[in-house]
Amino acid sequence: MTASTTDTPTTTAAAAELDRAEARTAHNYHPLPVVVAHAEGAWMTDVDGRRHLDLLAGYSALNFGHSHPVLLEAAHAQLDRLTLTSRAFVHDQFADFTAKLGDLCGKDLVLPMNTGAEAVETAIKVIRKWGYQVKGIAADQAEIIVASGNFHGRTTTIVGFSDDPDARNDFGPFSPGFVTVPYGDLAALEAAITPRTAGVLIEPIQGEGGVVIPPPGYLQGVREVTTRHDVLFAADEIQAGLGRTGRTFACDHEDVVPDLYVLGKALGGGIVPVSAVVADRDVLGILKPGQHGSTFGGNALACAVGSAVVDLLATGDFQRRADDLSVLLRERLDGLVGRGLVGVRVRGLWAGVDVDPAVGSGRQVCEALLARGVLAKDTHGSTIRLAPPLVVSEDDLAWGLDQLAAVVG
Ligand code: IF1
Repeated sequence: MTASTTDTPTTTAAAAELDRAEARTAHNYHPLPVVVAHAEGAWMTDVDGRRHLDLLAGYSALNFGHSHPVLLEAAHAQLDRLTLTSRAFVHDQFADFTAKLGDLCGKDLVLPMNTGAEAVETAIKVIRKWGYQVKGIAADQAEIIVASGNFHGRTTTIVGFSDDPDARNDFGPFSPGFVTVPYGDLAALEAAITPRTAGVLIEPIQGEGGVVIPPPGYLQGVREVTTRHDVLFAADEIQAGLGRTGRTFACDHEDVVPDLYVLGKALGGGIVPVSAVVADRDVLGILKPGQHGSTFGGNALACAVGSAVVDLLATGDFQRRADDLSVLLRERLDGLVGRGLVGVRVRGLWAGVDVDPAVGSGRQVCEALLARGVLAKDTHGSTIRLAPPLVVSEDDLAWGLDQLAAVVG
């Protein structure tokens, strides 16, 4: 591929729409020059009628594909009945959702929120309150250990413990009480534990870091160390969870059960924002009425869709599908190492691909893929994350990887 940058869409319809969007939007994103009009399964169709294979899946919010019929039906049925009561009142979708999600996680209690960042903030508050009221940490002294290269959301608390300058610069002052250790380094994590440590918050696989898979045994080590030191283990499965890696949760690859599951993205089926913290009563039971909440958290529409999502996951079909198709993904990507790629990491239907910088930046590769009808997103530098909807067909996945081979080769 000749390293080139193209930001211009190829037709007037798209150009006009992009110009209008650009004119009235804060520029906190630099989207590819494509304007999507509708989508189904693993394919999106733009305003000019061109089809694109989706290899981002909404950063794993679309694990079940676009317009999944079961999820759409659940949303339509609920839309016509009831959408929101606030948590001041209970609605008839609530108990089903919390029971099903709690059972999926093997935990007692669910605290439903909306976005992933809200679920992460909820986990931080619960861990701190548990640290004070159960572990006996002195007031306002609780520490939470986080990993370098993390991405847990965009609130000022969360970016305060990010080491990505773009995510955190000029957003201070930040919340204290976070200790950063190298991701994957168990000895460093244990060495960072003090009597003030209330919890450890990590992604079981780092998404934005470029699908960074920790060394084998790391998650088991985190589980053992946190248990031994009476520290809560919170797994941010917002991007890695819910089928993406070929298991219900990424922690399942090491048979590890965290104290808190932090969930989001695909929990809403790509239809509504649904997130949750799921834990046993000895953790989530720390919260009393009035101590936490949100207007839309656990709303009727969210619970109806969330219940349908949990039903889809309960069969294990999507997890098996991601596991099966992972063989093709890994084989094809491994075959490109030394032929345009310099690094590949694969777990289920999720891959971090390091493009040879001589070929171009991640952005340039994604622009070249766009020209070939494939939509993907770079993370940092020359790394691209590939995450098709788990409904992608084997032939379509192979075709998409053919386009990548042509672009980088
Ligand atoms: C953006 C990144 C991915 C997440 C994990 C919590 C959240 C996310 C592991 C917060 C969200 C999104 C946010 C979106 C792009 C995307 C992203 F590039 F930002 F870093 F996927 F890697 N934990 N990730 O991945 O969930 O509040 O967004 O619902 O901010 O650009 P959210």
